[in-house]
Amino acid sequence: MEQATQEPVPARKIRIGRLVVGILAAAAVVALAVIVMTRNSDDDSASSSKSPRSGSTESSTTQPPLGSPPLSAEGPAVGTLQITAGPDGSLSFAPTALNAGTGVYRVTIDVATGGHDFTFLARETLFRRLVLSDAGSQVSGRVFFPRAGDYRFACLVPGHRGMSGVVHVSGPDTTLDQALAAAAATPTSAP
Ligand SMILES: [Cu+2]
Repeated sequence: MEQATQEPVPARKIRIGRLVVGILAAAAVVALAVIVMTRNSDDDSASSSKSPRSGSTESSTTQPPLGSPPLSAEGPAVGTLQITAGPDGSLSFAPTALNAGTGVYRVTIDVATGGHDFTFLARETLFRRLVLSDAGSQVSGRVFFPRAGDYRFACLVPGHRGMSGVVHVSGPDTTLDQALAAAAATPTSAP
């Protein structure tokens, strides 16, 4: 029996060959279908349901490339935004509203009460979240405002909802390179 199954090769080889071709074709069809389906579902989730990314990035040619690293704390800035975190033990920042122009600013946080953090909600600000752990300390970072508008900042510690504020930004659109050049040319930019 075993020898008999191994002997008559040609016809069987052809059949196996056809079978292999058929399987490959079927696999290709399935793969295509999967690709098409996943593309569609990506489109759906990106456009309809939650679109913080596409929403915040749609409008501009001054947008830094996605994936730009956050700005380091050290470096030039055209001005400083001074904010106090948790004054008198409150779950708040003071002031809750500030004004600035477009460009790169230093943000200096006086930590009145620890256990907070500070970040700008818009990714395009290239702001690196600050951890505000020690009361009495001062922590700083730099923020990029590419165009006029309201830029919200907040503490994202659970339970601290509402600990937030806004920077009202005015001025012409700027790229990061332009903003850094302007900041470097600003005499008072030393930390
Ligand atoms: Cu907080």
